[in-house]
Amino acid sequence: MADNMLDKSIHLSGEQIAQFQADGYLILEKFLNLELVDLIISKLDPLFATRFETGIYPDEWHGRPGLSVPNATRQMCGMWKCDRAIASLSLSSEIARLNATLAGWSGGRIATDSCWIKPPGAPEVAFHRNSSYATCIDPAEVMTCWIALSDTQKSVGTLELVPGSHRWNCTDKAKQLHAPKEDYCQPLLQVAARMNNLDNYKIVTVEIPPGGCVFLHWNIWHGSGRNTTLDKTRRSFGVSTFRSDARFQPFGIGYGYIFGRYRRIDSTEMDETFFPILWTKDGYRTPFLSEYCEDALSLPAMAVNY
Ligand SMILES: O=C(O)CCC(=O)C(=O)O
Repeated sequence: MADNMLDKSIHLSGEQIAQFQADGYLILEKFLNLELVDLIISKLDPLFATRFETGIYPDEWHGRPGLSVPNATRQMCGMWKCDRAIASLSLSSEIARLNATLAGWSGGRIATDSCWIKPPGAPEVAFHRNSSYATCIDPAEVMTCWIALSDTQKSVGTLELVPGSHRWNCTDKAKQLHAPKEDYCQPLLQVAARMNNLDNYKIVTVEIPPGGCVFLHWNIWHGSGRNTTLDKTRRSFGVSTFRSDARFQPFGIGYGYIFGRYRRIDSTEMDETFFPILWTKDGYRTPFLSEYCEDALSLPAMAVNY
């Protein structure tokens, strides 16, 4: 890692790391500055209009203007391949370092990035755990840095999570995430009931200003409510990180339709083309990144905590 980067790194205190380990999440009220927030927002509409700066399509999207119901949540994954300004955030070494440090890993590689745009009236996102979308990865550990791009009150359908639920000894399966037919808390309630834990947990609403972020453990239960406002759109951007030494499970083991399409036929190795390594303790970063995009968080102006 370059010296100037070290000078600007966010320091996570022992107390913050312990809080993350106990609760399964950690909030930084100030993370990105508003200039970078605005830059990222300005890239989202063109992507949903199928205008991809690199010419490469995203891995997945949900909610297409003109095709989906107007209040559908718009979600897109794998945007770093489509647009290099987006990539400058998603592939930043700093987010990978923070994700890896909280998780106790010695390095991190991109899993995916994801935007969540909830227009007025947008429905709920069902409670789930991110690990259940990555069981084809060994280990199925995926840290997420969820960044608010707009105000995030309960009324706009902000993120909700259950503190400490990353330590629950439970299993779950990926189900319908968007606009579930059942109550969006149902998967959570079912698991809590199975564990005789219905009275022992609370749901916390993440209300942070634009530019703030919350780091999520892969096993924490989270979802989001309906946007009940008439005129406010809620936007957020997630950057998810695998361990730098993660591998695919052998064929036939685990679930993960987004990640699985990039698996090699002859090996469980994860290809750095699709899962570049962004940060390691000993300074390795996948070489093609320096040609591909800037690192938005190595620019002094961009992150407010530097
Ligand atoms: O922003 C949301 O509504 C859901 C986010 C989420 O599920 C995630 O980032 O894993």
